[in-house]
Amino acid sequence: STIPESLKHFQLERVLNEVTHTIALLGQLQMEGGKLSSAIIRIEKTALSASSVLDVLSNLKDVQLIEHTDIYSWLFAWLNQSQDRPEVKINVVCPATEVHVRKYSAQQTILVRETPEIFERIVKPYIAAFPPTRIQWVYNILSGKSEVDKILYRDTSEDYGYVILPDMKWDLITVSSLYLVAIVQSKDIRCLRDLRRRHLGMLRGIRREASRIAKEKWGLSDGSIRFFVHYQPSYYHFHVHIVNANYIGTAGSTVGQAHLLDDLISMLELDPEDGPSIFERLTLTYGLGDQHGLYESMRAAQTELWESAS
Ligand code: M7G
Repeated sequence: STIPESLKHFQLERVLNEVTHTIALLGQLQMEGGKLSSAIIRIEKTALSASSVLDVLSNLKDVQLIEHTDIYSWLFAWLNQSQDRPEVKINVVCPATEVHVRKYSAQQTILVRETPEIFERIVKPYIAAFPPTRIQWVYNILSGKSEVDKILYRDTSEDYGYVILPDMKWDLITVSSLYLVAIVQSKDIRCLRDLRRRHLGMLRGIRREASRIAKEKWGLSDGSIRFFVHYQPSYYHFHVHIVNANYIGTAGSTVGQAHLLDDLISMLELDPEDGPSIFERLTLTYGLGDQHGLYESMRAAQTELWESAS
């Protein structure tokens, strides 16, 4: 790939977002053939691990005292260049679409309520209109075209198979920020609203196999993993986020957007054998950023909700 080389000549257009440890930039990257392409670059400082932190302290390039008082001191430090761990992790989206630019931009969030009626009228058509190219990366993983050597587990059941692999958010090393993703084979489950009793075996399987892998590979015992599902997700092909229970740094774990897999399983277990599922009856409340494709229509629907309630 030419991405690593082209990064050195990145042309910045604007900063999309800046939060602790992470910055998202929009600009131009030169791709194969010299063509300039719109690109998003997200740079994140990697986590420190307990095993490397002593090395870090003994190899600091420079240290400067900022202030001290009583028993407290705070300092700036420069890490030694020749560390075995990378200091930043870079994610590149190129060519970046308008949807990506919106997703990576700083946003004002409002909370909205999605009744089953609003789901049918607004959200379902929105999901159906999403071009399949948006989840090409999912199909590439499922069909064995990409990230082949990263797959940790594959369940090959015909209807309810799935794969488990490292999430692109993870640096593949730091266990304290472990981040895996389970992606189901079926194209029929677009989101949490599509879950039914018949999916219970698959959901329990994801929980069981990911726990086993986390134990075998990284020594994480039962209860050390948080499984959750996003609503709204960025990608409408059902997947489960699998993260270290002690890692609570990401916006993705915000209340409202993240639903514990355990809770979803429990709700399905309480579902009647027939009749509409709990996920066809629930009203779901979640935050939507003002750059989200659903923002305007959902905000309008809220006003209707309030008016009809008064
Ligand atoms: P989501 O809840 O749909 O959206 O989760 P979010 O990105 O707003 O959380 C999709 C998950 O898939 C995220 O955790 C992404 O980091 C991850 N992901 C996205 N892409 C494009 C890839 C990819 O190509 N490979 C892998 N391994 N993970 C990805």
